[in-house]
Amino acid sequence: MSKESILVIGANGQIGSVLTGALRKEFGEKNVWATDIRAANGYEGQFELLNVMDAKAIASAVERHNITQVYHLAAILSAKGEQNPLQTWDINMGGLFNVFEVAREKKVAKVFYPSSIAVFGADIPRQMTPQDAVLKPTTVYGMSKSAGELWSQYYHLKYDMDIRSLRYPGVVGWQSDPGGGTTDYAVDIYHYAERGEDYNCFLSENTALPMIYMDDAIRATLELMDAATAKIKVRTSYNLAGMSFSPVEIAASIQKLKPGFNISYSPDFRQKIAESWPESIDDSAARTDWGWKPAFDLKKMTEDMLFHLKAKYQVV
Ligand code: AKB
Repeated sequence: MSKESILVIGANGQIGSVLTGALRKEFGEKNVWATDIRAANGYEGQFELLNVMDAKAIASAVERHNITQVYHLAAILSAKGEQNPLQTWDINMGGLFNVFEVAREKKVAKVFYPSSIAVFGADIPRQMTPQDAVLKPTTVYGMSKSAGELWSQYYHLKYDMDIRSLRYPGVVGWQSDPGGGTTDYAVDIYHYAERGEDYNCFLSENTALPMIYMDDAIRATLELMDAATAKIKVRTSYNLAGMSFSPVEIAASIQKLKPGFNISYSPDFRQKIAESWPESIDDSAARTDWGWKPAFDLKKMTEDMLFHLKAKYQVV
């Protein structure tokens, strides 16, 4: 029997919904509490409504379930965040402080805090962006994640808390929909292709970005959280890489399996965000410290995405 009791905040989001299942597999159904501000349709398993802005409600959940690990996944992402910058800052930072403060007071053993490639901005080498590149984000989401990384390190140094973090690239998966990000096109495109529809991309054809397949993103999260404490040398957030591609490259990989698929390009405000981010990421610190190694490249991801989406659309 696992001694862990886990609270997932933002469990209905793109990563949270898949991560919750993986945590249940590892720690047992009864030891993982999924929470979100909204209930999901047809949700199976232990679930509670929880608003990350309500510190008392977080404290109550932590107390009632004797929580030992918190995964704090609730945030407003890059593209949506630009529509209401001050509200995005309030939610992303307010949520973080509520989680960190409750975890400190209730002596939660481990906290996972997701960061993002959005922490990077001007004045970086955009190819193989290093772990210690300067952080000058230009979106409010990136600013909140970069501040959040420093607060993670601060709580670790000042209160000896075990907070661990990854800078996720764009996450691509068939299980769940992304919401409000600049990398969302890389999920949407597969749905269009599988439905036999053309896709109009909101980024221009050669805009390369770092991406990762959901299976790899989940495995990286579990491996980071399971790693021995002595191996965690970066207490801000680890660069994490899976693959890197542009819209024209992902379209070409889809066309190998679906020759009739067409893509067109109408870049919008998200183009500027994408241009401020790295094209590829150097994740050698994660590889050296806790043995990270991605398993999926673009070809393998496309095959797996289309295989699963075919089954999904057949059921619907
Ligand atoms: C976004 O596009 O905002 C996110 C991210 C890279 O953090 N997917």
